[in-house]
Parts: sequence; structure tokens; C-alpha cells
Amino acid sequence: MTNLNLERVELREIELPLVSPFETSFGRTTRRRILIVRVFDKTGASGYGECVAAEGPFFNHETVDTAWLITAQYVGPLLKQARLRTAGEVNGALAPIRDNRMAKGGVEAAVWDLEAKLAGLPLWQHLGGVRGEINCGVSIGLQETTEALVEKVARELEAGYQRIKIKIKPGKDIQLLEAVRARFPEITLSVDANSAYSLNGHLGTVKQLDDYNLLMIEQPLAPGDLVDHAKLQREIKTPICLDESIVSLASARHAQELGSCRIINIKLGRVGGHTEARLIQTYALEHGMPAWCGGMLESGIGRAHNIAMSTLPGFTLPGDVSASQRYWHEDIIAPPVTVSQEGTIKAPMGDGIGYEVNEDRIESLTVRRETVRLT
Ligand code: OSB
Ligand code: MG
Repeated sequence: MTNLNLERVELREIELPLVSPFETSFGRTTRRRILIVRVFDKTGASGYGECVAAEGPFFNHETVDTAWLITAQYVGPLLKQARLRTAGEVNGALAPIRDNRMAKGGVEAAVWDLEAKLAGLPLWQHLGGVRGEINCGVSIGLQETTEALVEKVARELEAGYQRIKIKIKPGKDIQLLEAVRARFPEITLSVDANSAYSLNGHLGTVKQLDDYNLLMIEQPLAPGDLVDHAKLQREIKTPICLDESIVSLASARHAQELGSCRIINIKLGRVGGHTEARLIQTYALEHGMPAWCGGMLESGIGRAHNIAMSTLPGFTLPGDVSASQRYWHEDIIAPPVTVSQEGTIKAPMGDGIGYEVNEDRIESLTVRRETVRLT
């Protein structure tokens, strides 16, 4: 095995307006601030990653600004010390940094892209992916009106998506499901609460969700609350899926052992990169827990990494990985990610992430940059 001779990390923040605002129980996003990570080796070869931290600390504790600081001040020095041989060693090298997994994950993913490019392989094959095409669903945010939501669902079904997920919060839940189920009684449907409920406050409502033949209820309760999720799962027949709660293989194991969920959403950034994600999907597969790839309103670079990850054997349910055009007027990769009429995305056959990164477009969108030396 040849050594990776890493030379520098380039950080850029780009600003990209969403095609339409995305609203969850914790807030509304209209413009994304996105941290793009590019890792270079001494030969000038490079790989791209995307840090999925959001603008504010509302999904989890990280933000674009904290991730930037952690990457420049702590990830860089640890990588410099580590003298990595492989991308698979990045996760261990960064272990001394507690949490801050999105910061670590952006860099880790970039090193994987670099390594796959050096090996002349598509990233998905380099990771051990087993399917050349992935199954796709969509996540639909809270809308101004219930009618607007039902129309959005109709449009996404026409586009071919295999599973519809709608965002809910207390006071905007049962009536949304009534309306969607009235129009589409048979579709594969799930809900995502982003931790907006509590056992004390909302047990009655959450139990009512059980009546709508949902594929899953995603993250109803607080991120740290595996115990209450386990109590809730015993009270309802609909599978609970955990998103925010699953930050590592250990937390996936805790959730499985406690019975806190029956399905796992894996987000590359939330778990700190491809190495940890791969461990989690293996664990999920071995324990009969379906897993799927979540999304964080990524640009094409993060989206390409999600596609690669979704080809691993444990990703048995349609993910939230969908077409570029649902988010961006123009993506920063070429070609943009497109979805077939059957609701699938083909894993690209080019080296690394398999999409060309539009460097000129990134340059024109850049609002901040920094180079972190690794030598
Ligand atoms: O909980 O899955 C989530 C977006 C931002 C933060 C959290 C979540 C989401 C989504 C959208 O549901 C997924 C996507 O389309 O990228
Ligand atoms: Mg979620």
C-alpha cells in the first residue's frame, strides 16, 4: 500500500440559494452556506468533500463556522501528525477530536475521493458498493398550506420517486397525514419530526401517527433520548427510524440493544465520514435493521458522496438522495444528479465521486477561503 502524501486542505465557503425554502420543525432555510473541502497530495492530485454542517446549530450542535474553525485548527494539525497511509485511517487519526463529526466528515470524505481517484476507481466501488443504481425518495418540508403539500407530493410521485417523506411538528401533523392519505391512500409514506415531540407532552399525538400506515416515524424525540424512544417504540407498531440520535457505530448499537428504533438513517457527515458510515450499515445489516441514506440539502459534491455510500449492501431502503434540480438552479457538478422515471440514480463510472466539479462556478460563489498546510 502506497502512502497518501497529503499536502494541503483548501476550505471554501460558497453561498447557494435553494430553489425553494426548506422548512423543518427546527427552522427554515432559504440560502445554503456550504463548506467545500478539497484535499491535495504532493503530486497535485486532489479530492473533494462537503461538510454538511448547517448555518445554525439547530439540527445538531455544529455550524459552518464551528466546522471551519475545527477543521483549520484541529483537523489539519492531526492529519499533519498522522502520516496517513490510507483514507480508512482518517477516522482513527481524528478520534482525539470529540464530536464535531460533520467537520471531520467533510475532510474524511475528500480523502476518500482522492484515494479512489489515485486508484482509478469510482468511489462507490472503492468503498465496496454492490449496486450500480440506488433507490430514491424525497423529503418534503413543511408548506404554507396543506393543499400546497399535497400538490408537492403529487409532483414528486409523477417524477418517479419511490418514497415520500413529509416533515411534521406538533400542530402540523395529523391533519397533514389526513390530507395526504385522502389523496394517496397507498403510497410509501413516512414522516420526520426532527425531535419536535416529547413523551410527556405528545404521547397521544404520536400514537395517532400509528393509524396512517407509515413506513416509519423518523426521530420523534430528542437526539440523546434513546430510552424514551425505546419506550415509545414499545407503544406503537410503526417502526421508529433514528436520524439525529445516530452519530456513531456505538450509538447505533445502543439504539439496537435498547430497542429504540427498527430503522436507521445514516448521514455521512453526522457520523463523521465513510469509515463510520460503513461500520454502521454493516451493523444494521447484521441486525436486521434496514438502513437508508439521509440528506442535508447538499450541493452536488455531498450528493455524489451520498450516492456512493448508498451503494453499500446495508442501504436497503430508498434514501433522501434526490435530483440536483430539486435544490439548485445550477449545481456545482456536471452533469447534475438526475433521477430516472423509476426513481433511481445511476452510480457514476468515473474515478472518485464520478462527477466533474465546476471549479469556475465554485470560484464565483466563494465568499471565504483558507488553506491549511499539512506539511
Ligand atoms: O432530518 O433528514 C433531515 C434537511 C436538513 C436537515 C435535516 C434533514 C433534512 C431533510 C432533507 O430531511 C433531506 C434532503 O433532501 O437533503
Ligand atoms: Mg431526519
